[in-house]
Amino acid sequence: MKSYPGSDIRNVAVVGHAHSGKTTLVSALLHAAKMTPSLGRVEDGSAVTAYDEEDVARATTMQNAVAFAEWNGIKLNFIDTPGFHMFVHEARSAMLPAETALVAVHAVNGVEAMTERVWKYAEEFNLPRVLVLSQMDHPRAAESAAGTLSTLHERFGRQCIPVQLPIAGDKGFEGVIDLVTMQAFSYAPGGDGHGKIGDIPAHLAEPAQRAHETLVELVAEGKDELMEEFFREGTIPEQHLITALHEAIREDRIFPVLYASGLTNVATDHLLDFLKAYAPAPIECAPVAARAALQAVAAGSGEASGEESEGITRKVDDAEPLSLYVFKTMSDPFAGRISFFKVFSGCLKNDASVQNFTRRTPEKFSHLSTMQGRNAVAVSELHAGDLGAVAKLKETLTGDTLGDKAHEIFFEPVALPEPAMTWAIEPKSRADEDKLAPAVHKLMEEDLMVRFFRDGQTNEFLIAAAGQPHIESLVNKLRKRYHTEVTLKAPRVPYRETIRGRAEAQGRHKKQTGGHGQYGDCKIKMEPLQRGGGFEFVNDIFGGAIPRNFIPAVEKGIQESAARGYLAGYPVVDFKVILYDGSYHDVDSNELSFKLAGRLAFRKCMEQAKPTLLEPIMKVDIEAPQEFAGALMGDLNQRRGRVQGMESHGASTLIHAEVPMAEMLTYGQTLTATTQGRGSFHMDMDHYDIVPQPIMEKIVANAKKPAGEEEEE
Ligand SMILES: Nc1nc2c(ncn2[C@@H]2O[C@H](COP(=O)(O)OP(=O)(O)OP(=O)(O)O)[C@@H](O)[C@H]2O)c(=O)[nH]1
Ligand SMILES: [Mg+2]
Repeated sequence: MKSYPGSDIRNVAVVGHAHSGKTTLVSALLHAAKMTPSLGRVEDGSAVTAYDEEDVARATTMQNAVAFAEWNGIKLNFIDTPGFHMFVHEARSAMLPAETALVAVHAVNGVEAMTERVWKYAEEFNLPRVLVLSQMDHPRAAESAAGTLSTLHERFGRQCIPVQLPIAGDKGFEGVIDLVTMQAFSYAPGGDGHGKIGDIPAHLAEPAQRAHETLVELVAEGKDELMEEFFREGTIPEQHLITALHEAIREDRIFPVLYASGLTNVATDHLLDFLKAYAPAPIECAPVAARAALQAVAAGSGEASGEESEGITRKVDDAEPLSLYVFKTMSDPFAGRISFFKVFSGCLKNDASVQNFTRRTPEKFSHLSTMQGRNAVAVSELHAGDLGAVAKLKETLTGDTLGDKAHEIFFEPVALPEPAMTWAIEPKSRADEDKLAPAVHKLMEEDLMVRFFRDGQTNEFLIAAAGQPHIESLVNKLRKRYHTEVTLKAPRVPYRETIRGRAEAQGRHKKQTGGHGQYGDCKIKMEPLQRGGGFEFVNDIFGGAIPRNFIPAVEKGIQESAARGYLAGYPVVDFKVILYDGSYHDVDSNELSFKLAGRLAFRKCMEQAKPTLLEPIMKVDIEAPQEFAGALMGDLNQRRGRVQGMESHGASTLIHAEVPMAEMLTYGQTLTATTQGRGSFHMDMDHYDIVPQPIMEKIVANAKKPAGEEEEE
């Protein structure tokens, strides 16, 4: 395939609320550009960007997918992103390699929670936004569109301005009027997305003229020479208007609003034209910010000097040194690892050797390609600004920067949220156990949010991800792709134990067996420390009651016993031990004896020191439409949650609360059910707090008593 210079490329992140029609729209755009023989559907996996087996099964996008359209001499790269709240962080990751955010807003549902979220992301990345009111074929679209438009004004400002007017005919949504050129484009719904140019229907002539003037005025605003021209001539010549609108979009002074239907493929070729004419090309954008680690001057050391790195920028230009950023990794059981990247500067040739700066290793770029969904299309080179892909890099992962070895540079990787939910994952058989870790690591390559580890206490395998659907999709992939069967269990809450009172005890270990006996004896005091204080050990022995070399053994015995817990098998924390006395035997004392003595003293102290359980408390932020606030607060109450504050943002409410982790294990499901999928939440571990007595009693009763503790003296 032909390679396109940076002036002839548009990188568009397609973002919006779940089910607003993004994947269908991308499919329609590709079909309109004749990239596909028919209009692909999300439901049967024939939409180009809906190839992942789990995405198809759930009819929702769970991770970014890339496709391109060659259209009238340019290449449009689309990144189709998830709108479901649990995966919407992917949309944020898609903004780094894009120069335009195409925000799909369901014409009938209007602005929804994730519309606002992706808008914030676009603001954060300074991305020009093009709004498209989607699913215009809906029977109520025509009447709802006006309301949706005014919500857009309310939420995102009056810069959201229509550059089209929709045309409704006998068959519903049939076309659009271009308010710049004042031409009408009409379509056969269900066709190939190609419009016929014609005159503006008589009944729309006047509204179109008014909308045109509103647009012209807004474009001219703040531009003196345009204003003067506008007042002098009463209008602005078309070419001036096009240039000025392009500039206004690039500078976020105008967020144009268009109309389309993906499902019936109406007004899609015009959307492609619009993006070609008005979306910024990569080379037009401000230079990208990056960091350059200062290299050590010493020749041949090859090491970074460790000095503070300095902020620099790179122009999106073929003449600059090569640099590229990996924004996605796909782990294909057959093709292996495929890395998706954006060439930020320089020109990347097939078979190039490229340095991975993040991992300090060279990589070979063989079979350079550009992705059409899951299929790679070979290219011989990629110019600055283009998106491409390559298979079988050895070490490269998402977030890495690579480039010309002589010009080290780092682009800041897009940060991901912490996983919100952890589950225990149990292999079904011995064979599954062997396959589990390598398979999960493959999945982790394509999804950096996933964590996989072993619980230090229970030895269980744990997997952490964004929420239940996320974990379930991972389990399905393990089965289908890697033939690894597992079962999921609710994870153990990492409780801790602590003391609330002081205690004092003696631990004496004495055994007489045949030859050498064993003898160790210690006296300790125990007292609580502040939350987070951990463990403190004070040696207060005077006069050699215990020889110095045995004191660490006492400490070790206490620590080992504390790690195994006293009440319910959870580690004891936040306490201080003072070793103040003891005795020893010249022949029979050894390290083991003092360890056992320490252990005995600790357990005796625990009996008296009012032991109790601590539980992790999560800081939870919940966002949902206002009408659900009452129900959500009631539910939080039932979960022993403490609401810390509430804010309202337009039609949505943000609730901040602190809730015990034990009560949040299945919160995702409840939230989805309560808010009809319109709420989202995020939580982070905040602190440990004492478990209320009745709950503690239950946990203790359920816990197996730790085995192997000697009670004898
Ligand atoms: N009537 C109509 N239905 C549409 C249109 N576009 C999408 N749909 C339907 O709406 C549902 C969601 O469409 P998708 O294209 O998957 O929406 P999405 O925005 O990609 O959704 P997520 O990936 O979950 O964020 C599907 O059932 C589509 O068939 C449209 O233009 N008209
Ligand atoms: Mg989708």
